[in-house]
Amino acid sequence: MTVKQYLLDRIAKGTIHMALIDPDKQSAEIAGDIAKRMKDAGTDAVLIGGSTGVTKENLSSTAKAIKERSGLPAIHFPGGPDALSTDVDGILYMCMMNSMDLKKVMGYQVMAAPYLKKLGIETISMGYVIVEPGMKVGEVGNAKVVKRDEIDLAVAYGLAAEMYGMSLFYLEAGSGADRPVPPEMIRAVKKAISIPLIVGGGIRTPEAAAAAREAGADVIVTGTLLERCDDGEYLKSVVKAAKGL
Ligand code: 1GP
Repeated sequence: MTVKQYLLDRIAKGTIHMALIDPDKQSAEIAGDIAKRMKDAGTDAVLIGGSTGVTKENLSSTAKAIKERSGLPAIHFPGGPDALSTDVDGILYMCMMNSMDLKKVMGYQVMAAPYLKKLGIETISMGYVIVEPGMKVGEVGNAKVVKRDEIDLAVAYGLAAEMYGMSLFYLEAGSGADRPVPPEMIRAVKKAISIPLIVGGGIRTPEAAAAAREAGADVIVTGTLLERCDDGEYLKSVVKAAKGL
């Protein structure tokens, strides 16, 4: 089964959770431990990515460790075209729709396409939009961030992603954000589009995860929490709230 089908099948049953692991932040061995802990907490898949410091080596070793230890799909969440690995199960082939840098919108994707084809890596197309505060990914991506009250603009991006035929749409407040994407924005985008909606950035509590799910997120991503917390019960409470269990 493709990774895309795996995700769609799970999303059809309700909101899912994905754990984001930055391969530059710990050894592959520790990344494997985190993935195992998250698998036990109920996570559905692992994203591997970071805005800086991702290399073919740390990407490959981290993907292998995640798969070995947790059995979960390891999906590359790329920050650029530099590092690719056949050890991942698939890659989010994304367009940073509100970047002012044409390379982030389309250039890197064109550069990477022949390599992805040759390597046989599954690509899952995704529209990616940075919402205030945007954090490092907003800066590095030179994004014109969508303000928290620009709900119609967020909806327009979501519709454009769907009209382009993208498989997924991601609203990103930025890793470590002090405020997640507002529930009213999630609600409006969800109402307007029929492709799965991913929400991430600043979700660190069961309350925030539940608010995103209740507003209509199909996929909830948490990253920073996993680096800061090794309390399996707390992690489980966040994943359960994300999935509405
Ligand atoms: C980043 O949305 C994700 O792409 C995760 O954000 O690190 O704040 O959980 P956090």
